[in-house]
Amino acid sequence: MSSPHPTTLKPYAERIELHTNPTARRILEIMDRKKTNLAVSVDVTTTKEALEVVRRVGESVCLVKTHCDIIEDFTLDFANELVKLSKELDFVIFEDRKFADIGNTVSLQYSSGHHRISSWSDLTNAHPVPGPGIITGLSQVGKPLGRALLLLAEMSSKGSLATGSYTEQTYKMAKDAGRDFVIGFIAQGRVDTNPEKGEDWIIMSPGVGLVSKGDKLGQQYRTPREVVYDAGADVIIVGRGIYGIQGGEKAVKDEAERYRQEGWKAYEERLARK
Ligand code: 5IU
Repeated sequence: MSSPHPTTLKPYAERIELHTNPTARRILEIMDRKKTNLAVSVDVTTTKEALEVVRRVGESVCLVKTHCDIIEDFTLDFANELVKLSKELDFVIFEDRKFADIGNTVSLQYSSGHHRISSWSDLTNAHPVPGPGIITGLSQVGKPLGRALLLLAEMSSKGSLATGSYTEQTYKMAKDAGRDFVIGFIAQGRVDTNPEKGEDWIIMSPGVGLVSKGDKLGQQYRTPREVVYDAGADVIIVGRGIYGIQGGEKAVKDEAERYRQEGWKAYEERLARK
């Protein structure tokens, strides 16, 4: 068996000092303080439902992930309420925008339009497919605000083209950009092969479920243990497995807590491999 990836042997708390980006530091601080590597993806279509889910899961998560363009009645008042909750309940906001255009366009998509993502979202993500200009364009907007970016190195869906040398080149693009704005990857495991001393990337994995193995549209699920212990990701992202659970308010809260415990147990076990 190959030896464990060095990053996976370090406690989240010891990784804080390896980051200069304020959002990266805050994510690791929250993970350590709240003992959680759970992110909940709130993929509902009204502000009322979204805020309800966030209030139910807030105590159990390090991060709330949104898709603001699926919310029918999105307003900046809603975004402000989300920011308020993120401070009260201690989590980071991650708008899963998956930017994919040239630098000039993404900087406008990030700062302007109906959603003004950079004004309320701590973290967002981008496809590397347009080349490094996408990072420069987003960082011009986000870096002065202390925001952070993840690059999409892999996807959880069946038949994804983001594999092999595409994934390797994504890692290289992030390294070349430096870690003051790009803080990690959306990926299915450690894509930061052979990191140098002091190099640290935060890896977040969607496609996580304790019950279902997938959906009819190509989504594929692994358990928190497979993602955190076997694959070495840092944050598990769970959507329907939590907000979609039947049984009302308490059931959603309890399910978030169940995933938090599973994710944390897998993290503690991976640290114990030393
Ligand atoms: N998401 C994925 N897979 C990916 C990427 C993003 O599922 O590779 I990149 C998003 C889509 C959805 C959430 O918002 O993560 C997962 O939701 P479910 O747990 O409901 O499948």
